[in-house]
Amino acid sequence: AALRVYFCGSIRGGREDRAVYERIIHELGKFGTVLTEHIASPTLTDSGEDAAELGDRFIHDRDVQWLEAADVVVAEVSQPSLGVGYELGRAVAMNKKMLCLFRPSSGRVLSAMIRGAENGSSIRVRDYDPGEIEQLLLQYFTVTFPAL
Ligand code: 6K6
Repeated sequence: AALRVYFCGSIRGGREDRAVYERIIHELGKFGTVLTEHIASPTLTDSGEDAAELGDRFIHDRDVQWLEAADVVVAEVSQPSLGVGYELGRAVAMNKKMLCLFRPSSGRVLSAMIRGAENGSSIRVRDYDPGEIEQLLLQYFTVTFPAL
């Protein structure tokens, strides 16, 4: 069965990095099924039109179910997002494998609660430049899932 990948990226926290999410999701598709492909959708805005149709409880419950089903959680954490932070906390509690990607070129400083969650094995936090996405993900997935 294909690897199930849960990708996290900011929605209501701000959509400035949408194009970066799109590139990451495209690369993740080489390694498995991305359960949350909609995070790169251009029609998903921070104002919440899409949310009005589904309802916040539906979105929350569906996303937590997908998180439970995931083999690995990959998050782009440069744009601060309460939802992404919440998902990562839940993922840690579920003992999920986790890769957090942060762009120092964003000019921000990553939360200590994310940077400090790195444990050298199941939870990884990596600084990167956009040009490194392909190589970085190939390296992560071949090391983490040698059977791929
Ligand atoms: C659409 C427009 C505004 O809000 C929506 C709701 N749509 C969502 N659909 C799917 N997943 C969502 C939605 N809103 C938040 N999430 C989850 O939380 C995603 O998996 C993201 O990783 C994360 C983003 O959280 P916020 O706090 O930045 O919205």
